[in-house]
Amino acid sequence: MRTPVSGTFLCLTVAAPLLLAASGPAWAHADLRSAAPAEGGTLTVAPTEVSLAFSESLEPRFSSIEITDAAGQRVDAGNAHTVGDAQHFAVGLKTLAPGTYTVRWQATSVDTHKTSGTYQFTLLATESTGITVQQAWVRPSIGASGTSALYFTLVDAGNPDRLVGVSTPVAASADLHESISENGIMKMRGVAGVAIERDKPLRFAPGGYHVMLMGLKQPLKAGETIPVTLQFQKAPPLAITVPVQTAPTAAAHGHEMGSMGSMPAGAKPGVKP
Ligand SMILES: [Cu+2]
Repeated sequence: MRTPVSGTFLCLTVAAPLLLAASGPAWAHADLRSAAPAEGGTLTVAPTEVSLAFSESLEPRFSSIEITDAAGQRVDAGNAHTVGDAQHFAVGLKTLAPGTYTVRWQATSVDTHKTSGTYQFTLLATESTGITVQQAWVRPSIGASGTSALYFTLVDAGNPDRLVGVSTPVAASADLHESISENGIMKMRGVAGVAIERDKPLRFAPGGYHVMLMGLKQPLKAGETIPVTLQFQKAPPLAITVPVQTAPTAAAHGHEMGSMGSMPAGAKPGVKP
């Protein structure tokens, strides 16, 4: 191993600047034991600092941490500091956007030995599209009908998107349906997708859009919940837990529309669209 200075008994003030000027690997003394965020880690919540734990105490004047984004811009707060026993070295972070970040650290131990390293972590985009689900509910199934209907309201605080599908492990199929009035008769038909506009709540409610659950693998009883996943054209899938209940929680939408006598073939009595 190449040594940039002769001997290892120079005093700290002389040795440290020389060591910092040296390139290539140095003696391995202050080994990185752990890091938060971890090396190669994927996060869903933006970290507020990067904290490194070393095998021995550091001399902070001759140690550094730099965090850069994919464009090479510094995203650390520039306040790298040792913590407690000085075996921990940390730096604050600016508000991070989703992306991959590079951590470059140089650690000079109190006996002047220098180590350095680089690693990356990734902050995942979560709900960055701003779509939220409100007031989801699913009707109890009646008898052995094997069908039910699912309702919810989607609120989009981000970019326009499109609901393109729904799935749940409790039913063989979950299809987007729309109830329409034709000559005063309520009918329902399948729809391939429904546009979601910013700040314009999209309501799935009795008498309008709904999700038709067919081929239930178990009866749905009031008081239970079922897992449901919503699929969008752009946003990542959204997993929700939906309570089984006989009416919407915050109701106040008046009487239900629809006529049981006018359901098309395929729909079974006991399930109001
Ligand atoms: Cu339907």
